[in-house]
Amino acid sequence: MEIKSLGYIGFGAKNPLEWLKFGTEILGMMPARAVPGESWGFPQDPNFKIASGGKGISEDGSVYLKLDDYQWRLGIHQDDENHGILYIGFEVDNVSKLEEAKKHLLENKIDVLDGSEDDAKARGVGGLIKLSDPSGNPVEIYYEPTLDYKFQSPIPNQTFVAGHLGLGHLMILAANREQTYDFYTKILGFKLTDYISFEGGDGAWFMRCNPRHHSMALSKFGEANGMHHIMFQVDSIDSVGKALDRINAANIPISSTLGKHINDLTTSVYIKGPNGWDIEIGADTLNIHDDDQWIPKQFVEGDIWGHHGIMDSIAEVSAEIEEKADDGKN
Ligand code: BPY
Ligand code: FE2
Repeated sequence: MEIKSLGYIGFGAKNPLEWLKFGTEILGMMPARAVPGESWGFPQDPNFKIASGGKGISEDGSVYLKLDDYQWRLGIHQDDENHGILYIGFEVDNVSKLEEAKKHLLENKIDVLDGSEDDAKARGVGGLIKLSDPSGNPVEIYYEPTLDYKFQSPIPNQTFVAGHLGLGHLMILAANREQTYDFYTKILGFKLTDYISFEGGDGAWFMRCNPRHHSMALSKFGEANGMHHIMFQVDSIDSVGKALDRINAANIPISSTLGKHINDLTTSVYIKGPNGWDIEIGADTLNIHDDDQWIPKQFVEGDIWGHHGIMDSIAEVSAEIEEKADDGKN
């Protein structure tokens, strides 16, 4: 099965408008010009006004953020309970690849639902199927995203490294890390890039589906299942530094200092996002172009320098999830 990229993700949030402010003012994202499902009008019609008016807010109060040519990459939906993942969208090439994926999943005894036309409209895609990973994260596989080629960051000169590499990466806490790892690698077809073993025990596993060093990472920490962080890659170290200036000016808590990872060579900082889990902002991430020659490695330490506080952040985020774990999700 050939997943091409991590295409979109949906989160629940107490107040999606908080994400709109955070996403635009701190991260430098842009409200979606049109929210998925609404009309773009006719090409070249100067009188057509998109109903949501480029505010990125849909009728039900959901917020859609854009960070590259894709119509949207993040969907934030009002939810009093679940402030974690509502859906993870993985992209495949076309409808035949989607049908192949469905057949492959069913052969591997994974329950799959066909997305309806309304479901596809709600994501702005050609079609999708729905399933769950073994940690209970809702997964969607889709084809034909909507692109508008009109990203312009509210932060001067900032761009995100996304496009065919996908929106960035997710690191998920998975109590049944091995089973979840098997699902992503053996069934969805991700490749292990490398892993970092904490104190010789469990650690973090980094998996790729395109040249981006990892689009998905899994970590086991106690019994927590849910988000640890989402990473967005910006164009340069200067853009990371400027983000850090905005973070400090807005008094946003930093959960890990600036540092450089030993495996993907990313220079990044982790901050507490509006939902309580972390957001990593980084640059200079390694792309793997010699896929056939690449050999997965194990590392025994995480960083070349910096990233102080990252282990405390994992402990805190997972403790919060475990506290809230009536349904096992954050
Ligand atoms: C390591 C981490 C990471 C990344 C690359 C390498 C990591 C994060 C948390 C705890 C341990 C490692 O992108 O996020
Ligand atoms: Fe990361």
